[in-house]
Amino acid sequence: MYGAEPAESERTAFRRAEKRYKLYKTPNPKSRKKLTHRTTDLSDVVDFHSILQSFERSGDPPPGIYGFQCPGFNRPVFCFADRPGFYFIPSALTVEEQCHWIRESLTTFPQPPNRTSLTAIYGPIADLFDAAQNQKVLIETKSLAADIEHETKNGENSLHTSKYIFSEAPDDARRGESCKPIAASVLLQKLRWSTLGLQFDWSKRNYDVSLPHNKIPDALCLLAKKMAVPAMSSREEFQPEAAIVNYFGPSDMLGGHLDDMEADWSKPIVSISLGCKAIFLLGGKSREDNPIAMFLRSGDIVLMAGQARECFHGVPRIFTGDEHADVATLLSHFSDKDNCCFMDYIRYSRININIRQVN
Ligand SMILES: O=C(O)CCC(=O)C(=O)O
Repeated sequence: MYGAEPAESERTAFRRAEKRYKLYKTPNPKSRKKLTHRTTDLSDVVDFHSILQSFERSGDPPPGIYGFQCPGFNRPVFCFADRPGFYFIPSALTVEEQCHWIRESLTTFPQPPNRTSLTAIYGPIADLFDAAQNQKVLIETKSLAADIEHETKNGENSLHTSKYIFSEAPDDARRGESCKPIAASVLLQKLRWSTLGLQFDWSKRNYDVSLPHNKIPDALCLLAKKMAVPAMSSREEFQPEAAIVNYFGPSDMLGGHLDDMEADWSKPIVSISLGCKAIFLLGGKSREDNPIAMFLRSGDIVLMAGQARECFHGVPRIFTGDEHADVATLLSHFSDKDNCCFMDYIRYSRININIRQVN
């Protein structure tokens, strides 16, 4: 699911589009040391926020795009004439809702038993965001390591036990520490994904129902069910069973891929964007098809169902920095003392929560 196939030719239309939009750093002519971002021509990138504004004024979307009418769904939805099954809901979430889901994505979602990109290396680690705010460090403890060895020998599953814990500072590190402490803030920067509900096993590229998991939080389920309506038949309700939360740092990208591990592709993936603006590429059923590039902003929701589930897609670029990130309103909501840690994170990051019905 993640990253392009290794054998993929650099010459496919999808790859060319990725290269066109990805972030390039070039030497800054004004300073010998600093790198600057190479300017990218964004004139072909579809901007549903300006489309919405002119649609509300004149009722006319641009050629190839139409407003989708869905009884009982009282917000604007746009579709591409040549990408059936893809739905774009601009500004689907209020700023308060965006702030709520950013907080949850950083504090609650990466908590065990949910697995994260760090679990395979460190085992389950709790309270990462809090530890990063409090300048804690992760240390390995020999005594716990011995416990784990004992448990494993006795046939118990050591997946639930962590031999790593957060400690106040390197000096306070417990005796028995056997490796260099790692700052929680560094680990937070390395956090790439967490999984909710049924846990996705990246090595097997499948859902592993035997892994311990909690149900997707009710509020997220409700939101996904509500937002999935345009892509569902009127007789059925979307059943959220799993979610992947992606965390993007300034130079991260998500290579072109298909999400094909769910049983019923007629059901949508509900994909929520939070934080910095990104470019999303929606290709066709072959990597040779020219992808459509569009901006995804905080609060936008995208649905991919039916034929759109067979379309390659990816995120070649996120925009950070005050000029292009489009997060000013969000930052002002996070500016009070209790929330400035979220502001510091989201100013340079993007979060995507994509919710799936697996069976
Ligand atoms: O970040 C996004 O908007 C897309 C995420 C995605 O395609 C995925 O997780 O499969």
